[in-house]
Amino acid sequence: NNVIYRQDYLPPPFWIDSVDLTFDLDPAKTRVLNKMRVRRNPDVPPQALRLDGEELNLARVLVNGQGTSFKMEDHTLVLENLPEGNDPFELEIFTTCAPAKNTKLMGLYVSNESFFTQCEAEGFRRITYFLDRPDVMASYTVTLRGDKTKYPVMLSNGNLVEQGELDDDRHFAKWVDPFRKPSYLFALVAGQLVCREQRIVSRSGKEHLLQVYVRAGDLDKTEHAMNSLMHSVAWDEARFNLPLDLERFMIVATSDFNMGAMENKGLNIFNTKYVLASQATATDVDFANIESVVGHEYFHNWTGNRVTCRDWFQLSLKEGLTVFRDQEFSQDLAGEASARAVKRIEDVRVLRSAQFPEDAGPMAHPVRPDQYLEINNFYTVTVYEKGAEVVRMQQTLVGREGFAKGMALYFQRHDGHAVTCDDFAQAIADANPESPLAQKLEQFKRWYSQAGTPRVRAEGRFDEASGTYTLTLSQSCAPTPGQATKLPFVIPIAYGLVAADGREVASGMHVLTEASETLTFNGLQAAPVPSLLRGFSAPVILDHDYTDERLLTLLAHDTDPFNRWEAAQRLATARALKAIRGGGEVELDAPFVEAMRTVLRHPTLDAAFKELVLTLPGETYIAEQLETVDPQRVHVVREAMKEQLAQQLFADFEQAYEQNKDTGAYRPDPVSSGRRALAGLALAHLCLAARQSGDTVWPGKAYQRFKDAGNMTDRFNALTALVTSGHPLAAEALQRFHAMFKDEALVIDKWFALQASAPDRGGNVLPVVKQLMSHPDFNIRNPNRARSVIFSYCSGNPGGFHRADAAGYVFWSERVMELDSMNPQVAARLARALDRWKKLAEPLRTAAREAIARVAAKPDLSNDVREVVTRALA
Ligand code: B3K
Ligand code: ZN
Repeated sequence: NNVIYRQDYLPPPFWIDSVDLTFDLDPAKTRVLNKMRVRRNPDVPPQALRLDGEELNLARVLVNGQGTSFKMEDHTLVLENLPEGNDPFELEIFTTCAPAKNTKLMGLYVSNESFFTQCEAEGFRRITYFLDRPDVMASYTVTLRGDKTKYPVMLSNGNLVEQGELDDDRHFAKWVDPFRKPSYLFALVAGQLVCREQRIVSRSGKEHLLQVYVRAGDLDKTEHAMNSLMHSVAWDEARFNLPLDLERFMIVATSDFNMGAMENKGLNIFNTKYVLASQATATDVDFANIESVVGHEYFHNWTGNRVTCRDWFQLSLKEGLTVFRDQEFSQDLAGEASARAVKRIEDVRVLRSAQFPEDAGPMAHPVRPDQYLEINNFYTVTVYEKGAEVVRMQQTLVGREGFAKGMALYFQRHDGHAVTCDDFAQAIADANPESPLAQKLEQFKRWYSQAGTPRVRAEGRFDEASGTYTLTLSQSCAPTPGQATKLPFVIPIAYGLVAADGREVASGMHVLTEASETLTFNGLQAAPVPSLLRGFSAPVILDHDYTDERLLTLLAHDTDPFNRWEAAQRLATARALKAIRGGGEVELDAPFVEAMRTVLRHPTLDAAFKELVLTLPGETYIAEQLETVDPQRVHVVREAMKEQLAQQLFADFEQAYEQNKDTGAYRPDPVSSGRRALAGLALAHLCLAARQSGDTVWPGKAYQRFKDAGNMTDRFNALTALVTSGHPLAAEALQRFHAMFKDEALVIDKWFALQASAPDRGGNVLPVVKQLMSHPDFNIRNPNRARSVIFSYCSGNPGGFHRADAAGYVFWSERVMELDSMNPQVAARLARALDRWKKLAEPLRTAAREAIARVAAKPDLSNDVREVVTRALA
């Protein structure tokens, strides 16, 4: 069944030192001439050269200029009669491919009449025959030839060394990449593009040219991406001493892209969603995402490109580390401690609502997986976000300076090489020999090898007579597929002890390594409230029998903003769970409501922080806390909680709205973004309250704001308030919104997504989704559009999707199969919407299993979808 195992890694039998590629660009039939200098790997017994290829038409193979015998084994080109000895030889391969027919968007494809490539993980083999694995690093020279009018811009990695005219209105451009790279970092772009340029001088005094390429009408939306890129360059130099190593660094945006962006050396290719922004078309969240994705791809230049992965099992070596770096970048740019904390809370929210479920479900895998059928299925929240937490814990264990030293050692040892996660942790530990990381390195590395979210149970006991508080911390981790038992992890636990009056009586960091350990604190007057796992110091679930009273103490007084927020989340979660486990009735108690009021009215807390506290835990997060889930009941309970808060805090939301509704000239900075977020949350609650009371004032105000807003954040928040409160004005506003932005694809995506993720009322969303799919603007082949409708419904709208009549699941299975025939990667992502089916209450559980089985039974399923559904059914 073609499963690949980490244990089976073998070094490549050949090295490819250089690649000289010539492309004759034609959408229907692009000709690719690939001249390589190849030599045998002297460390490996002599054997045939087996080159990967996919959907290629092979025209010719020459070795040192002479024809040679070859055979095809499935997709592999096998060359057995190669020169003996270790001298390099020239291998020339001539193929053609059909970019216009490439609906998988892997390899060379056409979007809006322009050419783009995506090679990670295994797309280069769709361009030419190659040793398409990351440990084969070569020097690339690329000549692009194509029509002058259709493809005035022709780009590839590195530096432009030559360009000129050809006959038949064609021209050429020749690019040389000064750095060796694995094939997955190859890129080319050709089309009618325009660019924003910026010359910068780096700290060392070197000049660089930065460029952001987009379609002609989009130039006015590139300023923020360019600023983000300049900030990224400066940050990596300042924080890690890592300079830009290229004279020219390019970003190109395309509207047809399977994921967010790609870090090809010197030529990053981005989904337009993470490049284009203007205050009229993009929200604060979009601006923040652009900053972090531009940063992320730029930071890959060192963590991923200069030092790359030996094999794809090591993916987190570059992804976990680079996510950690982009998180730190955004925090550092946010500046103040409170803004950093907001970013941390947002990151943890993603981890807990997406990665924790993954780690508890059928696709659970270690940060460094042991096996895969399709590597594209392992670009996951585990490899990325949990991987980032594993890097963050290393920084926590060696300190910020020690971590920078460790990074320096990592580059000193491994620059220009393809290495493993072990090599990374070893470098961080070796640079900090006295640290707990170095002392417990082998045990720490279980974070890379053991899947599943550890639970830490904390039990406190106060002895009044002696004034002693003992805190017992015990860890455990449930089995995951293929891993029945787990050994203890190294868990850094940042803590504080807070007295009932709010004073902090102790604080520190405990590194938990045993299954159970007890900490003792002496000289206390009264039982303290433990504030544990401050700043979310480890990716674990913390179980502690907090009383409401203690949580209220933490919410009011904890010096750690993360745990302050966490206390509110625990209070809200407990209420949601109680209602869900009971009859579904919600009756919010006064102490809880008063605590929320206090936060909302607080004179000094940031608006951004208030918005996070007042936002109830998400439906998927709540669902994870239950044994058996009826997602509709979760939805109804959470909505009821929102409505009660809306009614009981009506005046407070009014005040918050009035105080934060005007943020002056638009700037997407954390302070004004936070104020807009709080105003948006308040407006949504005011419209929700109006829904019960029949009040028309607030929906009217929302409609007015929707019409008059000076930026997309305020406009979209107002529209959202009308849609989510189900007000009749919503229909009119939606229509108007579409007319206003009909030519802005990214805004139309929002329009689709808002409707597909709207709160379900009596099963009304699925019919809307089906209607949206026959809207003239809908196109399932465009991944952004497919995500905005289908994913927003199946993954982003549990209350609407998990219907008792199973119609949501039928819809899901049809879409998975439909997408699989054109774009397996996108289909496999959608397939994961039912990962947690085993937790569903009957009759949903049976219906979900049947839907998955229907997909699994389809003949010719891609490896991508097959892997997801067979694991789900296992
Ligand atoms: N490295 C790419 C992801 C490639 C995904 C291939 N299926 C983007 C990133 O993580 O920066
Ligand atoms: Zn990445």
